[in-house]
Amino acid sequence: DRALASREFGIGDPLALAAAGDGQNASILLVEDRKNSAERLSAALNQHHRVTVVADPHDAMVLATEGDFELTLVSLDLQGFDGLRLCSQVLSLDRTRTMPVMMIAEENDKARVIRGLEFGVHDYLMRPVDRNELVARVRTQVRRSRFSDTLRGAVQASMEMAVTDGLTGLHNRRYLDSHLAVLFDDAALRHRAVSMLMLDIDRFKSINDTYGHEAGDEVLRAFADRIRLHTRVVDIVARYGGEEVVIILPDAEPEAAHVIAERIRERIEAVPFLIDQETREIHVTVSIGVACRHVDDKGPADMLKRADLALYRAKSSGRNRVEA
Ligand code: GH3
Ligand code: MG
Ligand code: MG
Ligand code: MG
Repeated sequence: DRALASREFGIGDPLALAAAGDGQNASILLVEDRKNSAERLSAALNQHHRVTVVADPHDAMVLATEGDFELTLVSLDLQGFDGLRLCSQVLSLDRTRTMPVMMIAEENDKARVIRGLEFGVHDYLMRPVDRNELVARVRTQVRRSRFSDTLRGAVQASMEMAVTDGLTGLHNRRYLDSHLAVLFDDAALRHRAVSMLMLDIDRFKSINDTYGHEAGDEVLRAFADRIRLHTRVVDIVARYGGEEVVIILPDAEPEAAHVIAERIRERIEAVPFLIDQETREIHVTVSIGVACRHVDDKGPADMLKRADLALYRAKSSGRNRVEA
């Protein structure tokens, strides 16, 4: 079965294949208002899946969007309703657009089948429906759809990895650089303030030297968590270097930026970090440089440079301080 699957998808990713599996046990929505047909179709499918039958197309739409179905099977000749319209609705709504849709058509209805296939219906069956063919086609669609869900998840995960720092979960420098440029230009355009804090843990090397590199990593993670706790969702918090963090504060005037910086500095100093399964307390302090956008800045690099200089002053004037 595995060999078959990898030939079909043309790739050998064991994770994706495991998720695609054998295409069984799907929850299926069957939209059919003829009692006999509904019974026959669901009897065939229920051997491998869980089928919910619905006769009313409006109920079907509600169920399709609110339920957790993996596939919708629509009879094209519903009483007083065009089954094709239902197919097209399912395929266009955000919530259901990736769900496979199949149609069941009368033999003399090839024209509508073709229209359906043209706007994205995944597959169809002609009446009288052969139960083996039904089971095989449904299974293929379920498998294909599970496979692309897995791929979509993997792509999303790798996109997140590209902008996230692995140790702390903060944004990485690449993310910071691209967003800083955008926020900077946006602030200039709207004549609004934008500020930046550059943080650097004090004497971090001695934490590593005293407790080991692992403990240092733990402190870094806890440091990141605490900063997150004391910033807003609109602020961008990024790991800038080893134990350096940059925070962009959209719309923050210099005074506000200073208050925020001082609050973070104080919150780091006031509560020691608990590491080694909370058996060890490490007191940490941080120095912070504050900079705000100037009208004559040519770009965000000018603001970054001022933040860096301010940080340097905070360090040289004794550490555990905020300087602007
Ligand atoms: P200062 O107060 O002047 O900032 O002193 P410092 O010791 O913090 O300064 P410095 O920048 O010289 O040292 C930073 C240290 O951070 C050096 C490096 O070994 C350590 N470091 C950088 N990245 C990591 C990391 O991911 N994990 C750990 N554990 N240590 C790191
Ligand atoms: Mg340093
Ligand atoms: Mg440091
Ligand atoms: Mg440093």
